[in-house]
Amino acid sequence: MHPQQEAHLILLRLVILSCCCAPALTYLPDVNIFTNYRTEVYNGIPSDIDTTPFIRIGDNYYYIEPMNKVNWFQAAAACRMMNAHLASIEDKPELEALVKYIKAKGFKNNDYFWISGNDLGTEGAFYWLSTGRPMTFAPWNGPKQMPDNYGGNENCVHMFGTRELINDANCKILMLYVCEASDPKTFKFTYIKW
Ligand SMILES: [Ca+2]
Ligand SMILES: [Ca+2]
Repeated sequence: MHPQQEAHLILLRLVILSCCCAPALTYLPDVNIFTNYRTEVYNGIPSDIDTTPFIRIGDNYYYIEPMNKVNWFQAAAACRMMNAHLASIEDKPELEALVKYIKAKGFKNNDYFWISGNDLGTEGAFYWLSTGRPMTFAPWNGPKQMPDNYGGNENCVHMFGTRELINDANCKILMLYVCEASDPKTFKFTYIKW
């Protein structure tokens, strides 16, 4: 066997072994009989690959807009331009990790960030735009109880730079925003000698 092909097979065995030890990785083998290449698909991105401008926090990849303030619709479009979505923050650990990162980057509490929550469809019923699911985790800001739909026209949700809270605001206000990459996958192609 050619040494290079042998190396491929050894690498493949290592990959399979590592999959058995790490069930968090999804392994979906497929062999294309026309090209002699074996395709493997993994959830996530290997740690040695640069994902800039997206940064990994926990199991998610985010883009945090540092400068350009836009309205909620423009923020949603900007995320789609990057093949991502406005972020959906679905539990406390996710919000805590995100706020911790934003704080560490020097953002202040008056830096507001659009996320994908909204009640544009039905007043008072909040959903994540990017998943279509109801906002079951919703740590609304106090002491005045939010969401208050102030002025009868607050239908988009933002988070704060340094507090683990959210608020409903007028969708046309200009703010920073957070995008979230949608479940990135890694493809590995290995040449097979039949
Ligand atoms: Ca509203
Ligand atoms: Ca409000």
